[in-house]
Amino acid sequence: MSDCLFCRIVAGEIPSTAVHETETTLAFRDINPQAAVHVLVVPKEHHEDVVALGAADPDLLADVVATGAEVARLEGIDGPGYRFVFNTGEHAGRTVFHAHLHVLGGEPLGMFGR
Ligand code: DGP
Repeated sequence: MSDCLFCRIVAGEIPSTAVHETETTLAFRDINPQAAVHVLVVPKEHHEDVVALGAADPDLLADVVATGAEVARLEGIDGPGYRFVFNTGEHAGRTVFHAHLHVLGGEPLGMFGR
């Protein structure tokens, strides 16, 4: 059994609230939402972070971004707008080491940074 949390969610070993799925990606609601809409999009295949994913498989990174755009459409936030976030490393507060795209929206978002 993998000890990667998001691999286990993809495998259905840990429950999640899925909002969309493709052959290569899964989108599910964040357990600790930071906005009215907060969905995570992961590649089903394990990659450590977005940089490693982009280097190893650019088409799969494109799939993750396309799934994020589809999630925004399905959640009805594509009109007013939304934010895509990829965290890398300690200073970004990264906690799960399986590449994931945060899709945030559903309300006006504050500025990011410190
Ligand atoms: P990051 O800081 O970019 O590594 O964000 C990881 C996100 O994962 C964080 O917003 C909370 C979310 N998360 C952590 N554990 C779980 C879980 O078991 N289920 C779900 N749905 N989300 C989780």
